[in-house]
Order: sequence, then C-alpha cells, then structure tokens
Amino acid sequence: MAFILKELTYAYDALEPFMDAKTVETHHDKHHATYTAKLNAALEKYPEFFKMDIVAILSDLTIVPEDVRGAVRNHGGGFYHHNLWWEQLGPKKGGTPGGKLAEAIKSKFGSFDAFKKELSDASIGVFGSGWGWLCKDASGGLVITTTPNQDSPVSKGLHPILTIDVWEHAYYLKYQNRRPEFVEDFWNMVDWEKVSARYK
Ligand code: MN3
Repeated sequence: MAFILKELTYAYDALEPFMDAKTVETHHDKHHATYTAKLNAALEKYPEFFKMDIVAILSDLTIVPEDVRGAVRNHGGGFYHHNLWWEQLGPKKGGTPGGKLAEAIKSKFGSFDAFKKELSDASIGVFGSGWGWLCKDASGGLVITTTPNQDSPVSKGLHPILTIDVWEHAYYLKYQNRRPEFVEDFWNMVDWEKVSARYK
C-alpha cells in the first residue's frame, strides 16, 4: 500500500486573495504529487516501509536502506510537510488561536504578535528553499525553527505544530520575489482549530 496524495478539502480558488488558484493547483497537483510519487518509487524495493507511518520513518532515517535514504529524506519530507501544509490552511480562517495553544504561545513568546513576528522573521530569513516551523520539543515546550529543503523537524525529535512553506513554488506566481508579503498574508489562511489539534 503506497503513500497516497490526499485530496484538498477546499477548492483551488478557496484561499484567494492570499493564495491564488494557480499556485494551489500547481503546488498540490504537481509538486506535492511528485514528492508522493518519488517517495513511492524510492521505496518500491523495500515495501515493508509502506506499512509504516511517514513520521516514524522520518524520525529515524537510519532505518532506511542507504541507497534510497537521500530520496526518502527529500521526497518523504516533501510528502509529509505538504500534508501538514494543506491541512492547516482554509478559507475564511486566520485570527488567533484559543485554548491551551494560546496559553502556551503567550507563556513562551510573551504575546501572539511577538510569536507571529518571530516565526515570520525566521521563515523570511531562510536562505534558499525551506520551511519555517512552530514545533513542540521532547519536553513539551514550544520552539521555532527552520529547515532547509525538505529536511524535517521530525528528524530532530520535534513535533510540528505549524509550518510556513517558503519554497519559491509556494508563492512565486503571485508574489514573485516578495516573500515577506506572502508570509504576512499566510496568517490569514491559518486554521487554528487544526493547528491546536496538533498541539494536543
Ligand atoms: Mn511546497
């Protein structure tokens, strides 16, 4: 049973005006689909991995045979990170989180705005392609980090809560080189109920 590309739960144009329909379509149907196909191709010789959760694989890449480890790191990361990416977004979302996540953010960063600025700045500052992350560490505390390419925070023992894709394919059609503008608009699409569920 190969890894499966999940369908979007909203229309291509549902995230307008913050993310244009063409970007959503290309990003999901081409980029995410290709990561998924290449992950499956890499593991064809080792079908026992199809029985595993992608998080379990990424959390210890040394269990992956060396000849496909690089491919699994890249395409497995791409597969998993985009699952998180699409799931945490939605039309008419944004605003701020509530409940336990809101408390944890306030206690760690001082305020939601301070947290938002720190994650935005970290994401904008990624050199080249990569991701900005809010994660939970092994002791349950919140931490902001970034990863290059499709490297996963899961491989560093972190549990992803919220992520910002700052690969150019995530924004270039609409924003061209204006990554900071895309990151600012990103916050209008965050589905905090989904993000809070990850925190729990
Ligand atoms: Mn992407």
